[in-house]
Amino acid sequence: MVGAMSADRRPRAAWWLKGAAAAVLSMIWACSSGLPEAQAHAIILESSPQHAESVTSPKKLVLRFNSRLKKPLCSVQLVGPRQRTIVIFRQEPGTPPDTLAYPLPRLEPGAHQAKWKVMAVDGHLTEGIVRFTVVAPPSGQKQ
Ligand SMILES: [Cu+2]
Repeated sequence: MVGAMSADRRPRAAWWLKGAAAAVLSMIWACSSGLPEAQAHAIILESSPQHAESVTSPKKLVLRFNSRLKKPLCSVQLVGPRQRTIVIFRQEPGTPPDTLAYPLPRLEPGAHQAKWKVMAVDGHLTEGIVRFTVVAPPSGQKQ
């Protein structure tokens, strides 16, 4: 009797596993196929400074995405004039789950690139660059 029961259990478990594998595969397919309801990986919606903007003395870098993020797996590399990397690893606490914010040190005038790489809650990694220019404040005006 016991032997018959365990023999009966095996195909059922295998059927369940096949079903689960198919569900996972279809989820991956749905997400990469670009169906509207499945576009959960992170796409940047807005930033401050904005892309291609000229700013005098930004105090903060803010990037907002269309998706909630796995923040510990997100990073931004800020590159300043002469390809100098500016360290901004400390995320500002208390930001919404779809937003990254970093306090900025004083930036020198010139072209800057914020190279972001983020992990959305769906486990997909996306990356991009926000380029902005820091301009010196009008003469006679303190920063
Ligand atoms: Cu995705």
